[in-house]
Amino acid sequence: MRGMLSPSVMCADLLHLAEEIENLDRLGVEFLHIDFMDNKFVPNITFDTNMVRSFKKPMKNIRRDIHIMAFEPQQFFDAMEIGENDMVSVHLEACEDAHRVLKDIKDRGASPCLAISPDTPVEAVVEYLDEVYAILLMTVYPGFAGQPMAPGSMDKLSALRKLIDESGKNVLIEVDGHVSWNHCGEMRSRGADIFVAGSSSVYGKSYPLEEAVNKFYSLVQ
Ligand code: S6P
Ligand code: MG
Repeated sequence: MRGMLSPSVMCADLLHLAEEIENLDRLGVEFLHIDFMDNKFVPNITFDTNMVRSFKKPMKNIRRDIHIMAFEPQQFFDAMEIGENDMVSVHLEACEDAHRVLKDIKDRGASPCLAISPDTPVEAVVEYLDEVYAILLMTVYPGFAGQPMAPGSMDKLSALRKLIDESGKNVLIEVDGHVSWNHCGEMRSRGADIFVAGSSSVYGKSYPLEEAVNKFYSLVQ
């Protein structure tokens, strides 16, 4: 399976989002990464639930990859109309009962994912591996685009891959945070499957969108 791409929509041209989504869809990109923040779990706000729902309108094949950086994320699921085709990540650090929240996502027909912040050890995900489609490994501190990679992230990625492989479970790894042109190939070889592309790659304005997407895929084959 080739590496999959999930461009981060908070880094796109916010005045032309419908066109942007249509273009990514036409290019065969797998996911659109949508960062949702509550200004409590992280000190920032991006899109509200109406906006998260609206992203569905221009989509044909591309799937929403909703990364919820909020306490008790299940309170937003109805308003976001989470359902089949969606991939949804909730933070282990933000859920009182992550097992219950992951089950709620699955019951809605979506792909449940567990996100961990840089200070959370990879061993913390072990008890959830039967319940998730992917682990979202944050390689920056959640809240903002354009940050440097958190120290130790590459070793953490290798450790997570080893832990999943040794468990025998079929769980993907998504990496999010400074997944740059320079880092994405190494992340692929260390076992990442889904790549959130933001200001340090696809939205770095060095290449037109189609060229940037093709370049990214060539680096994470
Ligand atoms: C950060 C958020 C991320 C960013 C992404 C941006 O809280 O979860 O998804 O949008 O990291 O990419 P970059 O290349 O600017 O780090
Ligand atoms: Mg994100």
